[in-house]
Amino acid sequence: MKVYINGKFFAKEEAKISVFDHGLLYGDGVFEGIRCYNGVVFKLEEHIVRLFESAHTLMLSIPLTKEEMIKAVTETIKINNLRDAYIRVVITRGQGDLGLDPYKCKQPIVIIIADKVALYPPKMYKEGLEIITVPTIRNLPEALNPQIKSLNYLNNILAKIEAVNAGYQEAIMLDSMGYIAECTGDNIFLVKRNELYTPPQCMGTLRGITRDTVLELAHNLNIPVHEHVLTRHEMYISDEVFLTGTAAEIVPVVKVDGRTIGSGKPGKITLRLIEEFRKIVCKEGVKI
Ligand code: PXG
Repeated sequence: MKVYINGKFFAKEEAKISVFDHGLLYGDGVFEGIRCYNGVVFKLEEHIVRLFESAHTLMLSIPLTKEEMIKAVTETIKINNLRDAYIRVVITRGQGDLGLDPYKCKQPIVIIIADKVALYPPKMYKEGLEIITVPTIRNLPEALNPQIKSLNYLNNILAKIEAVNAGYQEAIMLDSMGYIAECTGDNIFLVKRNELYTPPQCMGTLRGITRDTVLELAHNLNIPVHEHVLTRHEMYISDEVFLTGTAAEIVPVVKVDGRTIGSGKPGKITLRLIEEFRKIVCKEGVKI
């Protein structure tokens, strides 16, 4: 495996950065997780736009243009001879001293890793997931806005720990009012009477690129969509629940907090969206 660091490729064992990097010392940096399907990098431009937006608010200047970043991503996939890949782009603040001051870090670090996709077991898509809500609430948008895909993922990691400790693979995080926000690495959708519901961005949810894709697919299929404040009760009595994310794609959920959702099997709208999603993933993106 060859890893891109600031314009050069390094063997995996040689791909190293400083222990004084503020990405490590403070979680000061941004990232994106991207998929390549059969030589097409799905929604690459959208991922790069979000990366630059996250960096903009952190006043972290990425030393490449968006076009150069797109080229660096496709080159990293090509040099690793991959057609299907999971790509992680990481921008760190760079090397500084032991104090917080980001302005002491003179050179941001751009890292691109392209690896084989670790696919989730087919059983998960066929039978659906059982998940739970957890005590750790989602970061308040007024404090650290979840739209910023920063290297500081402790909020999500605490929630993941709570889910795994309880024997579940994924957690639903609520906001400070107790409304549904999102999962630790996925957005959430409910289906009720053939209509889709998902929490709006202001609830402290990341504007997921898979979420946006599902909204587009639903529009094309004439399925009404509501970006709405959602309670746990509304979730428990919904007909279907599913999660969306770059790694997981679209995953059916069949039980939440011990309550069976709908028939207890992946629902027809979820399955239809999965089918449509699989059709477009090799079409909508940048060819390597
Ligand atoms: N919410 C959060 C908090 C996320 O981190 C999503 C939603 C889905 O967004 P996209 O744009 O991917 O549809 C994410 C996705 C992983 C992994 O390997 C995924 C994410 C971050 C870290 C790891 O599953 N982000």
